[in-house]
Amino acid sequence: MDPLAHTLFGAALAESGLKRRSRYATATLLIGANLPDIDVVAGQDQTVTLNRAAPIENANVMQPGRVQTFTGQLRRGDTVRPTNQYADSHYFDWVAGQTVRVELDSDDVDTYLIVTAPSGIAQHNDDRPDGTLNSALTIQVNETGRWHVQASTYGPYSTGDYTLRVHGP
Ligand SMILES: [Ca+2]
Repeated sequence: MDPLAHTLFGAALAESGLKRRSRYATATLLIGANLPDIDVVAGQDQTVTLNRAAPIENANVMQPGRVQTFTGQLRRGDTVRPTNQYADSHYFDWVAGQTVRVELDSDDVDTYLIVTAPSGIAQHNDDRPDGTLNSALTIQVNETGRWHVQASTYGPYSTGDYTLRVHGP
């Protein structure tokens, strides 16, 4: 079982001030440090604790206009991709016709983002066109079902913190 703590919370970050965003970020880091084996999902109107061992049963349902932010850490012991990079998995139930944007940022590593449709078709992004090494994909959802989002790195066995943001349809 992947021991990595990672934390999800849904918050209307786009509508929040910097001070509020900072407070959420701090809380997220504390939760992640103290509860290393579970995921925490916290929205403005919900708090759900998920067992990390059973991510398939606990995909996230995207709500229109919401931004979901996940913080996590890639480190030894994580799943390793066939090309030798650590990767964390996040799952989402999306509906055909939606457009969602997924952004993966890190101050520590050169990020690499993979979004795989229920049918297995994958889209990849290494660096988004903003001059950074961070990643982003805008997904035109063409299959209803469980999508697999992997937060990973370009370089092999790179370790560090990351932030994954998913902008709702
Ligand atoms: Ca990159």
